Amino acid sequence: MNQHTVDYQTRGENTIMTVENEHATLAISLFGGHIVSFIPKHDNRERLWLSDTAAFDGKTPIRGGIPICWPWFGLVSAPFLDLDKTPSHGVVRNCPWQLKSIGDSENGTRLVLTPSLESAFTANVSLTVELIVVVNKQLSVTLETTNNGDATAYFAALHTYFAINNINNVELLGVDCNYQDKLDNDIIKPSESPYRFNGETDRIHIGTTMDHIDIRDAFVTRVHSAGYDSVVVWNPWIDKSANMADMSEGAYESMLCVETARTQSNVLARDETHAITQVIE
Ligand code: TA6
Repeated sequence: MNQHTVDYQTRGENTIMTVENEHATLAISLFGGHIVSFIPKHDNRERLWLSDTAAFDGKTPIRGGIPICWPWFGLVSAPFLDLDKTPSHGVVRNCPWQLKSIGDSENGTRLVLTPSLESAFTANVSLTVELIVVVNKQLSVTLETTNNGDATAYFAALHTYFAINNINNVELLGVDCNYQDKLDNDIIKPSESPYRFNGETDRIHIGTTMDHIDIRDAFVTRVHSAGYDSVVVWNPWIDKSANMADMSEGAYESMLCVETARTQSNVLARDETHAITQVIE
């Protein structure tokens, strides 16, 4: 059976855990529960983009990889408005996580990680969350939320930064739902075909029919999603990148975010569990 190895390295203030098996190598920062690299061995191509100026200071979300946005997406919203910590995209990409379990099966190497929510939340939040990662020829990432209290809404995103050859040559295939244009007063617009990029793009495609999406340029990266109600597509382009401390000049050309998300209201009843999953081929 497939056997894995684990190695821990320090990068800045962050501990990076590297897991390798016969199929692939994965690197994950325990700060943020943040996957920063996934390289399948059959082609040795890095699937994830990581900024060369990303912060590894143990307090700033890492620019690149797969940031975990939870329990809200974007700016804080109800029912979390009364929280004393309201960073963009929630609290768990800003807190320490722990490895809860790791093991091998015929499906690959399965890791389960949990965040130290006490460092992030005030006591009145009844939600808990786990990250379940399966490393095989493909990477499966699942964010599982459980409500331990009265009915409450939550929001989430696997905010994945994909490595691409050049944004000017990219075409997205399979993103067929209308989108909310975050750059144009949230106006709902029809998706485009061909879906190409020629400027800052920040779109929430609302729908559940995008079973798989192909990011096509010099190579094709296939992305499967489950449990989502929307897929977010984002590239900051030139001007926005210029104002980001952790995006070097021109870096926008080699990345594209395609995010499996819950951005619409999603109420969990007491003891209910819900999961979103992104699979990267
Ligand atoms: O997912 C797209 C988005 O919400 C954009 O509006 C932009 O803010 C991006 O996320 C990055 O957010 P961050 O807080 O990581 O800088």
